[in-house]
Amino acid sequence: MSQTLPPETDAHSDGAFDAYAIQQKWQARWSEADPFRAGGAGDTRPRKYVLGMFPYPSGDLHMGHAESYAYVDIVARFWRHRGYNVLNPIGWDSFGLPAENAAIQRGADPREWTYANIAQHKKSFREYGSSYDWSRILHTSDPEYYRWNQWLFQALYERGLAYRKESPVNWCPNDQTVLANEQVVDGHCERCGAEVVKKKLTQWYFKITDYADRLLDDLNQLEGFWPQKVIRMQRNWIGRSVGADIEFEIEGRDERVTVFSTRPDTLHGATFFVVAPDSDLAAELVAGADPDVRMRFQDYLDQVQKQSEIERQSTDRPKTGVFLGRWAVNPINGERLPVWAADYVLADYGHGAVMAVPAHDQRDLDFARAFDLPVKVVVDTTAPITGAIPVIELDEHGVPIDPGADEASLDEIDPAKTGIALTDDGRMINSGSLDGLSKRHAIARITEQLEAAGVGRAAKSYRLRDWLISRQRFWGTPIPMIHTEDGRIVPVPEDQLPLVLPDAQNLDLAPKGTSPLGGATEWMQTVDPETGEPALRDPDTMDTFVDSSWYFLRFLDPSDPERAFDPREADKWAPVDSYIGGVEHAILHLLYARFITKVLFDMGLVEFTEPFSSLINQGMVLLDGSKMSKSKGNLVEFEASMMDPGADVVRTAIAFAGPVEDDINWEDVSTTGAAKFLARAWRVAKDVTSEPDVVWAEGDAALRRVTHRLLADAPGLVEQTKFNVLVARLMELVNATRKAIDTGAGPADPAVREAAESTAMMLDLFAPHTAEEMWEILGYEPFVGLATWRQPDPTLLVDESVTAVVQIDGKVRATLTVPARIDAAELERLAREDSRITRSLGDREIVRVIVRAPKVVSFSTR
Ligand code: ANZ
Repeated sequence: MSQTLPPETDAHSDGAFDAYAIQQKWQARWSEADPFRAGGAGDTRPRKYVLGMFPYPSGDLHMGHAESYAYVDIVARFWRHRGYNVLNPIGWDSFGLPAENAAIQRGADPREWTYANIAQHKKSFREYGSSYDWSRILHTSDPEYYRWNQWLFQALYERGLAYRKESPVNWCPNDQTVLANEQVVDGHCERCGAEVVKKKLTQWYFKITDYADRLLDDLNQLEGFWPQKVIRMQRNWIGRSVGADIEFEIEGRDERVTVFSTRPDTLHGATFFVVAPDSDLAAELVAGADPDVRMRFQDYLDQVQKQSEIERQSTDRPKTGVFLGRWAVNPINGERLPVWAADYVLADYGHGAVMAVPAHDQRDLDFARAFDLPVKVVVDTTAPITGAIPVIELDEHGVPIDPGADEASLDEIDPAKTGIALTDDGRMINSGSLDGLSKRHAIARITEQLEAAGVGRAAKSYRLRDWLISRQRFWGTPIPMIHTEDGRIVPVPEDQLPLVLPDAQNLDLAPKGTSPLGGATEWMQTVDPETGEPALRDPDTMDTFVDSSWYFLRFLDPSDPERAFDPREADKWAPVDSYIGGVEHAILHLLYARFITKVLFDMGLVEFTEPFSSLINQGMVLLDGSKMSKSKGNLVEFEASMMDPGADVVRTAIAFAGPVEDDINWEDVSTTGAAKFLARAWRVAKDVTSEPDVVWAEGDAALRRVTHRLLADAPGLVEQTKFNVLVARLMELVNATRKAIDTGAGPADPAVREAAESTAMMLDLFAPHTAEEMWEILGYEPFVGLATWRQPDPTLLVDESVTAVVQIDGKVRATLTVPARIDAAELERLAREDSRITRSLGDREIVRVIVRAPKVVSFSTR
């Protein structure tokens, strides 16, 4: 950024508003003075931490960023104006596949490519006028940052929260890497769209499932502060089911097999038993079976393994399966249940096996009907249950309608005949001591019975899986572990951290299923810290979601060489007060950050359990109905738009385009409208002829009222993220001021100055360069961005009164004095209740009412 200021003449001497010249002038001043640094230890103002989700440096910024970071800046600037010490930092999520893939395609070093993009981003953010604290920049791909990822990994390892296991994982055949469940969208790789397959591999996991209950329960704290949709998505993702674990004996097997059921009350209705074909249990059970069964099972397994997860879970597919020739024993009544393998049971949910109750579970019923297995009803869903108050309906003669009259008998709704499982509540039948109980009581009773017999217990099951964090890629944080010759896995000693990535130059980065780091022969060699014997490093790198799970804490001092963050600083600033970003992170990033925060809490390093006190999700920016992207060729270039129409215009037009959470169609974004508005605001400031020390109270009362009403309403509008409404109100204020200058009180009136100054302060949220320029023209030292908003004068907020006329059939029958801002319903009510009107109306019937608030109410009668 050049330090020489453009000549003053460019900005405003020729009378035309030159957005670009103003922009350059103020950016130079900001670069020089760095006015938006957060206050340090001596700053006694209350604090606010405002944060935008940090960007990937995978190309230049685009209009989606323009939207998100405009909102971030609105919120940050707002709190500064309200007298807060605001922390608003920026950093880069600079490890990861996009950078690496692009680097492979261009044969460039991912490091060079990444940092060149970051430099471009920085320039763009400066050009956008974002009010960052530029002293706190971080890049996750710097060893100074990822050293603390390695610390975090080892801390989790010490607490038993990082572990290695072999299991079927999601494998992207295109990117040649494993993916977390969260990165598989409808069976496809979130990044490249390739269909994901299952592969058995040994990988590192973080034990997020240990925190499932807290992650779920703490969502209650966020109600009202996070978008409802995100809370719902997180709840579903964690997916807690409550029920019981029940142990079944399998004839000829020593160990019992456990199943999870949400309906243990239906245990007497179990008629067969199903295991997931791709589970270890299925393989074991079939091992001793006769060759014919083994062959049929193997064929079936081959078929199943070709299917994607979605195919397996879709309910409208014909049911398939193989009888394994084995028998399970119902622990409650000793009944023998045939054991089947069927693909509708998943290996990695619950225990990978189910007791099948076809009368009361639709999937089981479909299966039973396909293979002619018995169906036994154990819940009479036609029987009323206690607690439900019967609603007695009366017929037209006032006679109670027999509640049972149109209800089917149990025989008529027999699932074996209708094909419809009975899933409603009812009374237990055919269930021994449970008979007569409702579902809730039966669940409690059977759980007790199972516990007493030592064959079951109350249990919960979650959809959430442990977080698979190892990646077979180069551009990430090396996993700080050592594999010794005798098979131990030990942490890299602390004094050897950071474990820095080797040079990419001599490495083959192309995906091939194993980590490229494995090819860095020298780098891989190390010694066993205990014995001094040769040992190998771990060749995998961490999922970049580890990097972003705690980065908001690193901003508190990104150069701290001693620790990841200082708990005392965390105490002062964190959690983040306003977190702003796209809803695409509703699950992945936010869930991981919530998890790591809870771990840090348990380690005694932070005193809060949720990282982001409030969350704002912006919609997407669309062009021709779809998301802007390079590949679609529907990009509005960010860089070019900073020149023309300029940063302030883009920011204001975006803020004005609609509610924050809605998608924005670029076709509907009026940059010309925004440009005209900014020019109008700037001209108002230029026309003011009074001096800064005029006495406000002497100004034009009507204009003062408009100004003060907006000063009073603006904070609420910002806090409710109604940015578009605030821009509209600022437009009104500018218009009212213009009118006062041209045809009212005139340019010297104190109210005109007051309106112009207030406009500059509030406009700073949207168009900071224009606002600074106005502030200077109005005779003040920079920076308006640091000025405190004027308090509204309460005496000016009292509603003005106007006279409304009330007509009956075209004749004025009364006049009312009403508040100028009265709404139509209230005005009509006052008119109807007025005694002059009720008298004139007599018993005439009103057939039509026209209300034009606040001036007219007109009744037509018959
Ligand atoms: C018997 C039963 C009877 C069930 C009944 C339901 C209704 P949610 O609610 O999604 O947690 N189940 C358990 N493990 C499974 C697996 N690995 N693959 C497929 N299905 C599995 O579902 C829990 C229910 O899904 C469990 O309760 C079990 O069927 C089935 F009238 O047990 B239930």
